[in-house]
Formats: sequence, C-alpha cells, structure tokens
Amino acid sequence: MGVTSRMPSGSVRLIDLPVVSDPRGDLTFVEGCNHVPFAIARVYYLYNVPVDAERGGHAHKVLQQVVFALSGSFRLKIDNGLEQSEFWLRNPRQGVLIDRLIWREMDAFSQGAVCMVLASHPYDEADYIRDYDTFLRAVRDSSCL
Ligand code: T46
Repeated sequence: MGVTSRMPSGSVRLIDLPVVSDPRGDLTFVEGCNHVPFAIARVYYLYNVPVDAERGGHAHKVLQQVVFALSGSFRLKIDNGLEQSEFWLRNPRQGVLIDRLIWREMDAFSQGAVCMVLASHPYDEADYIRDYDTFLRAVRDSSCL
C-alpha cells in the first residue's frame, strides 16, 4: 500500500492511476475528466525540498487538486474544518484528491522527494485562504448554504 491514511468524512479521496508494466519498467498516465474529476489546467511540482520543510498551510476557495509523490515520500495532513486526517504518500500511482475548502499541510519529506500536483485552475493568489480562522468561517458559511 503506497498511501496510509485515516479518511475524513468527505471531500478527500484516493485516486488510483493505471499502470502498464513490462520488462522495460512501469508507465502510468493520467487524463483530465477521466482519471481525475476535472480538466487539468495546471501541473506543478515540488522538489529539492529540505527534509525539515513544511509546506501548504492554507485552503482554496474553488481549486481542486490531486497530489502525488512521484519519488520518495512525504506526509499530507488534511483538515476539513471538522476532522483531521493524514496520508503518507509514497506510490506514484496513487494520489489524493483534495476538494475546495480543505486545509492542507505537508511535511516529513524524504531526501529527494518529488511532489506533483494536478490542479483544476491556473494559479490565482486570490483563491488562497491562508488564515486558519478565516478557513473555519468559510467552512461554516459553506455548510449553511
Ligand atoms: C497546495 C500545495 C500542495 C506560483 O507562482 N504558481 C503556482 O502554480 C504555485 C503553486 C505557486 N506559485 C508561487 C506562489 C508563491 O510565491 O510559488 C510560491 C510558493 O507557493 P506556496 O507557498 O503556495 O507553495 P506550497 O508548497 O506551500 O503550496 C503549494 C500550492 O500553492 C498549494 O495550492 O495545495 O502546494
């Protein structure tokens, strides 16, 4: 099992990608609106991450993302405003879909880890919620709609 987790109640789930294996190695592919539930508008990756670094620490208003460990491993901590969970990513075939209004933090990067993220929208700083109390208010307001 490449990912270990305690699943939160909603808005976060594992995504398993196909693999084609032969004596030359493994090939995995991902198609927007097929393997991930959105059209892929952006791909970015984190690398050269110090092992003691902490990344994330925010939520998004509309952005959906799928996070993969292409190489090495790291911890992804998830908070939906009601409960917390964590995933240990280490399998490049298995990602974590993070819906909107989910607080995420990442740490415990192994030496040489590479994190790839597929995103539903282009980069927009206005989509970030970087204050935790503001995040909790947004979750509360959203659940009252
Ligand atoms: C997320 C986690 C998993 C850009 O210019 N374009 C981009 O596409 C991104 C993602 C970032 N940036 C700039 C914005 C900041 O000046 O790069 C700088 C570092 O971004 P940030 O501090 O947000 O990086 P992380 O690793 O804390 O968070 C990133 C994503 O921003 C975020 O959406 O969910 O990875």
